[in-house]
Amino acid sequence: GRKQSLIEDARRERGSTSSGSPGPSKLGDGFVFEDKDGRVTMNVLFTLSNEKNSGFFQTGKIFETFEAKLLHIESRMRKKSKSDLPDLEFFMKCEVHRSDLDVFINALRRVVGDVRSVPEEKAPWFPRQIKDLDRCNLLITKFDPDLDHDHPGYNDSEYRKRRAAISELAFRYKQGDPLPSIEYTAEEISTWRQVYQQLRSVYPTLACRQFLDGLQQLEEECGYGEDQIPQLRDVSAFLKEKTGFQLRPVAGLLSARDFLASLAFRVFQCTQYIRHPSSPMHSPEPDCCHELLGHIPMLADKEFAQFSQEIGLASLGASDEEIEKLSTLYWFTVEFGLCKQNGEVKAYGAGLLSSYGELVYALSNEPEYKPFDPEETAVQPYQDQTYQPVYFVSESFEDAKMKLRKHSANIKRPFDVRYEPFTCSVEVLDQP
Ligand code: HBI
Ligand code: NLE
Ligand code: FE
Repeated sequence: GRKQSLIEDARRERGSTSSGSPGPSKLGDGFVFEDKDGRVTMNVLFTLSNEKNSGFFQTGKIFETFEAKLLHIESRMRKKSKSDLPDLEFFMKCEVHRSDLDVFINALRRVVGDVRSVPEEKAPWFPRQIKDLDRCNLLITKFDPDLDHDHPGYNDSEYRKRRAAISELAFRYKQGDPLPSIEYTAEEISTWRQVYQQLRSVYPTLACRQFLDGLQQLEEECGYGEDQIPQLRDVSAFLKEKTGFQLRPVAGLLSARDFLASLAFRVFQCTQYIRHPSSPMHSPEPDCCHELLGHIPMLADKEFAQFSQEIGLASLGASDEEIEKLSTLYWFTVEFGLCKQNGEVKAYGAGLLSSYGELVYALSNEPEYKPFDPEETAVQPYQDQTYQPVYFVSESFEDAKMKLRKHSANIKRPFDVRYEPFTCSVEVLDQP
């Protein structure tokens, strides 16, 4: 109807037919940041000469058409000369869908002439309370067995059906629900057994001390072993006692922003499906072997849990560029990190500790090794298809945490955040 034709007109005018692409758009001098629903706040200014100030009443129609929310309006008179009647200057703050932004401004321009729009500087939306994590569920369609021809499960319809059923449980999950239990099939348990046996045999020589401690406790207290795949519910209860971390189910690879945000609340998002039986020793995507064997033992260590939460807190409200850097830091530490222990280099990264193939390779002296330094590590390009060509070695977790803290303090945000453990919420503090 009306909105459609206005949009069409305005698009023709600027010779484009594309609608908004995701992510923040640059407009004028400042960035427009969208909130979780893709709406942005704009400050719109225009002047109406006294002869034709009826144009003002037409702006209301445009607001209506674009479902723009008016948040504030002010006007003032301005006299150009003593004898003239005054012009009216208007200032409107409004909220509009980002993909409508250009056409909205163009439509206003037609009825009131000289329009200037200034985006409101706003940080991206982020969760403040643990239940807000229900909205941190943006999945990345990568390594998807339904879409990716190279996925080992692509030609296996049984496997795809199983993945879909387990994903469904994660989609439906809300914070506070009991964690879903999965009844794993004999074939799935057999994949787990292979992975467990192979890795278990090399852990004592290749894994760091904290990992071995965590795994031993899990074997003694949480039913870890080659005969069954541990359930998230039991593991979450175990972690909660050790470091306050808890788990929630996730259907697959999340956006880095949503994934990192949950760490701020000591929540770890876990996949529950298992890798395809044809490639037990390496998978490019997370699965329950990766979460349960790679991540969980490390999250039982206090120092490491603190390190993980600090990356999460640093990510809240950060710009896309900063998220990219933090995600790279996460990649080369939590996922593929090495550390020194008693003069030897050991693995602490979960992507290594859940892949027999890459664990052995990473400590074989074949790849390149660099000392962990957040400034350098944050900009190291990486790929997630196969083994890493370079690994970063930390002196200790304590050292890595201190260095990361210094890096995070340099992230530009108009506010500080503080985690409030009694209410599991994030307090936002104005920066002095
Ligand atoms: N999503 N489910 C899930 N698991 C991860 O380990 C994960 C993710 N999304 C992004 C991500 N890891 C990495 O890109 C980190 O660098 C943030
Ligand atoms: N390559 C890892 C594995 O095979 O377990 C998974 C890495 C997930 C980021
Ligand atoms: Fe991981």
